Amino acid sequence: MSILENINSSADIKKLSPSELEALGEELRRFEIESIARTGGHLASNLGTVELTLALHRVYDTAKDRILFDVGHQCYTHKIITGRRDAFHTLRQRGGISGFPKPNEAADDAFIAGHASASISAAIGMARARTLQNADYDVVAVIGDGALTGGLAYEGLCNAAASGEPIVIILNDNNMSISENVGGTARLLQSLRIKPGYINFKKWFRSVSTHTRWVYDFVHRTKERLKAWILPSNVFSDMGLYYLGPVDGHNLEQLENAIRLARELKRPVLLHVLTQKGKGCPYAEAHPDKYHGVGAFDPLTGELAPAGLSFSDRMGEYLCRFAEHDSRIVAITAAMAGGTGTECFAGKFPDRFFDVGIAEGHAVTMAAAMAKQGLLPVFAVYSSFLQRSFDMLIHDVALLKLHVVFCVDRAGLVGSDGETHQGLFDICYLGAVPGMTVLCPASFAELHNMLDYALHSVAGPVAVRYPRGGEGIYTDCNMHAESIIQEGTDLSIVCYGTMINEVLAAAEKLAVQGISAEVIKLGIVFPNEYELCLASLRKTGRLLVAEEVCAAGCIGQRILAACAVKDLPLKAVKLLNLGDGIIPHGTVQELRHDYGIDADEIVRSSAELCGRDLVVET
Ligand SMILES: Cc1ncc(C[n+]2csc(CCOP(=O)(O)OP(=O)(O)O)c2C)c(N)n1
Repeated sequence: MSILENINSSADIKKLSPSELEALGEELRRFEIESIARTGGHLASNLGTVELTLALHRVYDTAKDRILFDVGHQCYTHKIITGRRDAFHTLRQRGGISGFPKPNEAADDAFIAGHASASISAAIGMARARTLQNADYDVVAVIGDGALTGGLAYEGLCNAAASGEPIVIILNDNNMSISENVGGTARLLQSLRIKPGYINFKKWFRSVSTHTRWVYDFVHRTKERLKAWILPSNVFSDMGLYYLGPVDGHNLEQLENAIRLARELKRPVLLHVLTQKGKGCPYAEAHPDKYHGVGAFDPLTGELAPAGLSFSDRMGEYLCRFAEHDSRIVAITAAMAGGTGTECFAGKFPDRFFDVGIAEGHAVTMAAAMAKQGLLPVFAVYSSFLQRSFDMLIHDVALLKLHVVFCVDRAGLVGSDGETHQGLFDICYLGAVPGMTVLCPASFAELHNMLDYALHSVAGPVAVRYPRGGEGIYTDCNMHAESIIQEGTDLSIVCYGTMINEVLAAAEKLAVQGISAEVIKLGIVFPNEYELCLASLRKTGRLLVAEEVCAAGCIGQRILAACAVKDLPLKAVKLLNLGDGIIPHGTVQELRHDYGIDADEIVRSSAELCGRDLVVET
């Protein structure tokens, strides 16, 4: 019988002998590889943290103690051993368990996660709540060296050190972000990694000195002096954190001892743990970047299911073409070169490519300054991560009307990563940035021409927004702010981006039902007076706007406002969008269906707007 079968809580982990614990680690690895091979998910990061997670559950009890996994993509072992083993085959599937920590999925998940560098702030918040409420639980943040490149992590570290609150910050250092980690943080950790093991020395000191108080005090003072003498100071201890490590993150005994010691110190401690991304799986160890986040694959060979050509790939390719003829163009990524398709730019123009780490706010301000000095910066970034930079968009880019190009990737539903990663707010927040032009290509051909337009014909800030994945049946190129894709008389259906595919499919079905829809596609959503839409509405009097964004600030609202300003009466209106924008995981198609923005819902709503019953096909 397997050991894993009987593990459902931290308490179960504590009952295991050291050899059983080792065996459980191996079992978990096999289980995770086989399961992720079917569902897709974050493979390499989870394989690297199996022992760390077991050691944490050895020391803490997540029924009461709060473990905050930064980003949360490495929480699979935690989920499996806290009652979600049998549901693990539903990971990232519609209705199944999430790939990130979710307090509403299980009480063992302390906090929401998905965006990097937030765990220390959350930990200090919980520690302060504990103090004020006189409660008794431990708080631990687990943060990777990649996530430590984010500015928010430093705000957390500084505040944690100043607070004096007992919290343990575990730095899971695998020398990798998604790609190789970059910048000063990477260099700092490199120097700490080669320091001799300090933990054993500390453990020995503690064991000989805890018997008598005065001996302890004397030894503690001497130890602090010795520590200062033996160890070069590091940025963490200089900040006021108690630095421990580095510890072998795959040695269960060492890990457990170090975590216990960190906990006993009852102050803000940073425990530096060295792990290997992809540990125990040859192909993931060899290519941790490729196996960071994967779709389905062959668990024996690691061969990944083929993926079609995406908007990201195309964007990278087109940008390289434009950059060959324009030496002002520079490309920026915040640790997402692979995901945003800018790796090819990095290869071709290494001097003009900047990976700033997980630092979206910094990237935007840096881009603004580059533009101010005459460069043409292009920041390729996922829609949900650009949320981090809202202030910089207004303060650093918009106030000076600087020409920065934002390639806003993963705009719209992203699918299996779920609510933290859906790109549903950018139309709302980009629409609030003064002077921002927002272009929405619906095909690769439009992406090419709109990127060209953004680079060479727009003066101020400009965003080109496109979805995850590739183009659909619509492959035309309509570059206008508004284009009539199909003429009609009964109602006007407005959309932009790849939603055109749902709308055209719906228009075809509506025609069969004898409903004539005029289809208008917006190429530029801001600035736009929506004059063609208004002209169409004067004819049809009925408006349906289908959008893959949250309701607040959506284009439907803008068109309605334009109708009100122009005193244009409407007979019927339907705005199809994603409401408050909190949409869980599932495939994009499932989610479009569940949340009522797919072709079938457009058909149903259109018929309703026209006061017509749908004839059911037999
Ligand atoms: C704000 C933000 N930007 C980008 C990402 C995408 N992202 C997810 S994991 C990751 C790398 C994290 O590296 P690290 O913390 O070292 O964890 P590892 O996967 O190496 O264990 C990145 C860039 C994110 N989740 N949040």
